[in-house]
Amino acid sequence: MTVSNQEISQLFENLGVLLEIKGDSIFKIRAYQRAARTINDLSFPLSTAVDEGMDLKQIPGIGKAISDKIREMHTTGRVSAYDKLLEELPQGVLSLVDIPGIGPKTALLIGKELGISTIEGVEQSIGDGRLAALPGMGQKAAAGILRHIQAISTKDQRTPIGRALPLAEEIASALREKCPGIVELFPAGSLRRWEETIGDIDLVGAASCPEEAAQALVSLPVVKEVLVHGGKKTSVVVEPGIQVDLRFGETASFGAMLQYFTGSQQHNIRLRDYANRMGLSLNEYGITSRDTGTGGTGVLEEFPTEEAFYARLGLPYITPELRTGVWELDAALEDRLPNLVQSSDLKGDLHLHSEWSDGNDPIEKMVEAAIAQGYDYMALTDHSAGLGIANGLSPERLEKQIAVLRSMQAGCPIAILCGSEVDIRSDGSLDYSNEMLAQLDVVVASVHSAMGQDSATMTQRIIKAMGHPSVTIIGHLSTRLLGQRPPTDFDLEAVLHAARETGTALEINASPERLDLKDTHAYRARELGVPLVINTDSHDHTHLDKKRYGVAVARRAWCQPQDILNTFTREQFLEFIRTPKPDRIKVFDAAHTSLPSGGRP
Ligand code: DGT
Ligand code: CA
Ligand code: CA
Ligand code: ZN
Repeated sequence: MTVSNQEISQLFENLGVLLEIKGDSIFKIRAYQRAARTINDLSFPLSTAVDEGMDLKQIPGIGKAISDKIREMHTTGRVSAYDKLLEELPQGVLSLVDIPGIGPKTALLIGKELGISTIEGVEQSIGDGRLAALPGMGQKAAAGILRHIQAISTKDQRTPIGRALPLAEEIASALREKCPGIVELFPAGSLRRWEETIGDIDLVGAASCPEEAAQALVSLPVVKEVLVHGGKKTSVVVEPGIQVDLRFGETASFGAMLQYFTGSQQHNIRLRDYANRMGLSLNEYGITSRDTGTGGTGVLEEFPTEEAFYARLGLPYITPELRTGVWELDAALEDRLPNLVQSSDLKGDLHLHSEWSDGNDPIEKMVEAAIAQGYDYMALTDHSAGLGIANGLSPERLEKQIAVLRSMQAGCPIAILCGSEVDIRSDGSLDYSNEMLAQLDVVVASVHSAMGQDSATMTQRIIKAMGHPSVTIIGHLSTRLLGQRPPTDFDLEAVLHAARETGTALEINASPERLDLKDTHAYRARELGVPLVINTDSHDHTHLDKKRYGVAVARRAWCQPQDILNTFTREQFLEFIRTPKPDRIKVFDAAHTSLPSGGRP
């Protein structure tokens, strides 16, 4: 049987959930969760490895029990231990746990007491009051669950960028490999503008063999359905119901084509209006000057690059992340486009997990990964103990970890900062004592519970945490998971002003399932002079590369390097964290020169 890595990964994910529902050992649950994540990230198909006789136990995180289950699934397509668990538990509990806001215990209760096995059933039981009447439930909790259900059903069918981008890159590299005649091939559309969700993937290219490239696309194994297979455009549906549009043009006019299909539509409309006033008209092949006096037709000018295209219009290059059609054209005309932050500007990552809490890797491996990024500093921030499931550190274990980290510093080329991702409890207090927190270099404070609080309560909760002298950064402010969990309710303006007043930084969490702050929130934070930090929240040494998603959010927010705290040199950053709050905001402000900072006129 050929089972895909995704199917195997999903099975272990489910196994973990079922054991959680049963209340099994936390270590067993974590082992399955870890295996699921490892398998999902593997770069080779497990099925093939089994066929080739590979010893699966060579893969980190895969022991005998898990290896046996993979083999069983490979041979029979099923895993008997999993089937047995499914039989033991009420039918449909797995789909109940999929509803955000319903944990394993609640799912079991709903299944057992109400005999409900579907989302619709849950919705009904909220409507007629049966859910609220369950022990430990109540009106408020039921209303919270309803809110989550509505968020799922109204969510649009757009694909999160974290899924679309790797897929587009995979397709592009497969095409390049098959057709050496491809000269250019880029993602365009919303993907190139780094929007957080993507309607469809647009690829545009220039090639000596466009027909061959189109043929290569339709014959890729990921393609499920061919919608259009034409001369100029080929459209296909790939694996998870995502559409890919592929277009080819001439090298000589590639700049105009890439510009046209990058959009946004609004940017192109504004650009076209502007060009019209200059007597020029734009299309995907180039720029034509209109002979306005006599009504005669002009000549088409071609542009191999976008730079040349914009230059012909008397404009500096406008980077795709800014092409929203709002203020970028005015800023370009007034020569106040920002010098946007880039991945290479980052000098540290301040939110990293190790296997001491819920990460996959030992501390050493995370330090090596930070060194490999070329960083000058990093903070290890495992979870505090409040979250049972994330294997958070008790104060004793944190003390031990601090000692380990301090002992690793000698001879290490980068600064290893001792940190924690400490839970902000529902009342805004923190999960460690003040004395414990004062020992840390970097404290990332995050909300992980009671996410259904009303706006006033949530706002006060976050502001209280920001008032704590040891809190350096607020992690993933809204707690949203793209397409899965709605953001919490809070007063953004109040939170941003408090951040500025207390000298607390806000995180742009680069993990592509979060992107939190989102672009518009980061934009407003920058305007108000709130220090921002781009963190990966890595749970594996390979996750540090995901910084590019966070950098894109910052770029869409018109951030320059000086707006981002972790572009600071080691000395500057250490000065920032060593200066007591709220005065440290002055250290941040000192890095701000009089460079234009873009955005609104
Ligand atoms: P998406 O796919 O919904 O995330 O957003 P986009 O921006 O990728 O939109 P898409 O795929 O419809 O089109 C790609 C780009 O092509 C779009 O940003 C602007 C450009 N474009 C040029 N002419 C047209 C047109 O007539 N209609 C549309 N919709 N887009 C056009
Ligand atoms: Ca698109
Ligand atoms: Ca498209
Ligand atoms: Zn977190």
